[in-house]
Amino acid sequence: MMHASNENPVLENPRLAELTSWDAPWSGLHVVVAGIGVSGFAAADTLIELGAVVTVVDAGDTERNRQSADTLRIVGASDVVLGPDAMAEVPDVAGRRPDLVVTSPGIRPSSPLLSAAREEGIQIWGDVELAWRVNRREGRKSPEWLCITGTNGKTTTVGMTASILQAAGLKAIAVGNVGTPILDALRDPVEYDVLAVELSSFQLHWTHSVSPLASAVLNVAEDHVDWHGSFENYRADKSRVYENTRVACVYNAEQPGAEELVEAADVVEGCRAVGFTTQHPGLSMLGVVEDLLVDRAFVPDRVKTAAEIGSVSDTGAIPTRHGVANALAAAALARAAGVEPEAVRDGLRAHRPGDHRIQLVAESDGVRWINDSKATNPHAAQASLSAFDSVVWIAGGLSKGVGYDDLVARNATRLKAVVVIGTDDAALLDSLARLAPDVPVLHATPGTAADASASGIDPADGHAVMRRAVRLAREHAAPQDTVLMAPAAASMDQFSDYADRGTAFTGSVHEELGF
Ligand code: UMA
Repeated sequence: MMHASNENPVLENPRLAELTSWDAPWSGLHVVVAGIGVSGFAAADTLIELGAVVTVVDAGDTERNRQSADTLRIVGASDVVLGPDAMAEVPDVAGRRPDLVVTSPGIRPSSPLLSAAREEGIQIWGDVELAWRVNRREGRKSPEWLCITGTNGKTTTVGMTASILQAAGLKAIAVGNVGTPILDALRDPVEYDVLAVELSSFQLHWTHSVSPLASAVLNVAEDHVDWHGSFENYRADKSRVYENTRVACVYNAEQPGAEELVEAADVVEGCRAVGFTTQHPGLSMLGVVEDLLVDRAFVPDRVKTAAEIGSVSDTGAIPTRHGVANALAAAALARAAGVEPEAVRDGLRAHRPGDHRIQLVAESDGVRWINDSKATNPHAAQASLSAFDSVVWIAGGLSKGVGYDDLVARNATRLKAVVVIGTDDAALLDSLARLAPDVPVLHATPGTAADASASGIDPADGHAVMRRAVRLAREHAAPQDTVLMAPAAASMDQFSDYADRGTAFTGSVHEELGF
């Protein structure tokens, strides 16, 4: 297989080349950690424990960041600098230029600090690269990594993967973008056998030497164009998950171009390409036959036999095509790690999806109320919209530079009404006006000062806007309809995050229906 284009080449630095285990000579390494959020804190804390000299910088001088800064100073950080100027350049660390910058995923490669580091030839890692470098540790088990990326379904799939591994009797945990930094799992007293690692495109941008046992790209659709600069860059970063994979590269056989990403990757000799499909599986694929999930990849005679690994109803309370695809990807990763078919079935049955993901909130007067706040882009919203026939759709928020034409065109016939939330609704309204002109559009966010004053709603107050959205949705929903809150956009203009938006919806529905 060929080398994938690598926009982030590893710079020659012999000092860093030898840092491939916890027991390597980290002591005295001078490091700048950029960002003091979840991943930056774990990276700085680990590096200090390893004996590195660490300066932490973060543009946000918030109460939470100040508390984290105090903790890091107590455990031995050389310096912690907070505030807008902290990220303007690469600071010295204890009086000399750093050997390394470890960056947080939310910081863009084009930011002044990271641009300056590149210009100066200072190598940049993410917390994931650092975690891989300390994965091996004398006297402890080195967990295997099963890595998962994709535009949508990552969190569900790492959860399913961890559940399957646990059903097989392995010590396993879901880590990475899902919320728990990999470095925390590696420093946990529990010695894990396998990590189900969720990786975002941001994290993959800064990985170099990670070598998973198996890896999967679930799907690639437009998202995060603002961070990556273009869709091509975003797709290239996603495909980095396959680099150095040892046993199986898992791809979505129903997505054009997906197998090519595997073919272009530089994998370890002997690594196989394994597809997953919600249709009948071909050779070396996992798929669906009638209502059974079957494996034609990890069986002794792939031409003549297949193993039954579960059924469609094992994949979730409301089985959707995407849910089945996620379950098959999780199964493929677990099977690559040697898990038996029965454990796949048991693990899928035991898996409880998190809140805010196609979650049934209430059913009243024949109307179903569904919270899919996790749908932060059009591709994710498509997955839930397509599961229902007649929908009052609550949508809108921060669009992250992606377009809505395709989503609106594909779903115009199932839309009964659209209730728009968010403060940045121009792109969505434009698509609706052109491609679904007959669908009533209602505005939950006050668009004018007069509306704000008459309704008493502050446009930035997401909870108040959501209460109005739910009231408007109820007025337009009739028996057999589904009210679906799948915004196809990020939430930060009106909420602290998607969970806050989901909680606002659930609370408003319960209030409106008198629960
Ligand atoms: N910061 C700056 N300058 C910047 C950007 C951020 O100083 O230009 C600072 C902020 O002030 C803040 C800190 O960096 O103090 C936050 O860092 P971060 O945004 O990288 O977030 P973390 O808290 O480290 O959390 C990250 C992931 N966040 C992002 O990728 C934006 C979390 O994914 C992840 O769970 C966590 O690491 C553990 O791995 C969240 C996410 O939204 C859930 N991910 C995106 C998604 O899923 O779509 C990719």
